[in-house]
Amino acid sequence: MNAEFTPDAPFAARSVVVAIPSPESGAKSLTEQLQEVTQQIQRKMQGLPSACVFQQTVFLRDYEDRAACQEFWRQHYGKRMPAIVYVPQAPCEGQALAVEAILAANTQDPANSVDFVSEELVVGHHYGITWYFAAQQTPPWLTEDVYEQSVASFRRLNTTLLSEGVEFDNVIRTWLYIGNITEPTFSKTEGETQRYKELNRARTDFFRKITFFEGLMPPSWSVPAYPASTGIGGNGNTLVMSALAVKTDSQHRATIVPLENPQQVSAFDYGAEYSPKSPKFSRALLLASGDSGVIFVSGTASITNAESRFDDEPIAQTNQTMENIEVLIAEENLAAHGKKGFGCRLDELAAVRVYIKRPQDYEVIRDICEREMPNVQKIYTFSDVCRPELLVEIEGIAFTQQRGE
Ligand code: 3EB
Repeated sequence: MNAEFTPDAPFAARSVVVAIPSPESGAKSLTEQLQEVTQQIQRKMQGLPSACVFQQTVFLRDYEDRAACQEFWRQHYGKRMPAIVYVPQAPCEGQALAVEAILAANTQDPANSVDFVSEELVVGHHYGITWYFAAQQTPPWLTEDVYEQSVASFRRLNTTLLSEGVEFDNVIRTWLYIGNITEPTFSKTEGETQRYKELNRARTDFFRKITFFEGLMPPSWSVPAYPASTGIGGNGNTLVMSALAVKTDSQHRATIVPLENPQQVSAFDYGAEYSPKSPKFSRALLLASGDSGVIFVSGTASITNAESRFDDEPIAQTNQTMENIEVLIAEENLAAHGKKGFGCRLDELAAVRVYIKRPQDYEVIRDICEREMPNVQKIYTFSDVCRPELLVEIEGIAFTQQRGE
């Protein structure tokens, strides 16, 4: 058993591992903390000799540490360097970093292997599905203009993916980290506006010519389809984008089902008062192959219909956020999207990232999350959310097995 990391299902819950230095290690050197998380990841990979780290996301207290981290991991991984995303957000217990790693099978068989194309792009082959992760795409030139920065970053993502022959229509999940997200900015065409609104305008323009997931969704699909996404803050004035794309061969025919939340207006239908060009993303996205599936849950906050709920109430906001996720991934909602049996419960998520705006709310938010999701791996970081009144946002990933009647 477990001699190979070739689980009989194309998606396996153990494919994601979280590693965080113990809170007492927060005062230790960066190198010691890097060693500690690396050991944690290795321990979690024991018994999986064919597994490798495919991609990892690193939340950094000091964004300037990223060069030292990259050098450490170059030494550690050698020719098997995963695509690494560095996020300028501090882990809530004061550690220098926190890591979420995605594992993949890497065997002699090319059908079950990983190509480490470059430090910003990895390609994984698994059960007829090819996974592409493009990491850490920053604006390729210096400009103060948020719209221009954002379009340039999307274009760079596109070019990186195209280098391996995958089109942007195959992107199923994006992560957009933008510093000072709620701050004002000036645009030549829009005048006085806001950084997040400019990001949305750029995304809308960039997505205009793209038809996502053509031929991969259920045949009668009639609503717009967009990737699942997280669009959230970060320290400094940074803009960092990453994306996951998939291709599927005709034999294994995976399907993609964007999921919306019955309790929320779709983000792409938000009114102009939130952002003149609405945020084009799906609340979640199911990738299914045979009877196994993976659900990517977008950043989710205390919003019902289109309105923020529970101003200044971190506990109520956290409960509302978790309820939103619960309803989104519930069997009833999956069945309503034509995917009977693929739903799951909140505590069946494999991992979540909990983004917290104010340090004083961390403990109460953590206590609720630990109580409601005891079995879920979690990372807590400090970050601004896209609307000033939102105090918490949660994203996650679930691996599901279709259940019978
Ligand atoms: C919301 O529900 C909260 O702009 O890509 C969540 C997930 C949010 C993704 C994005 C924004 C984005 O509107 C904000």
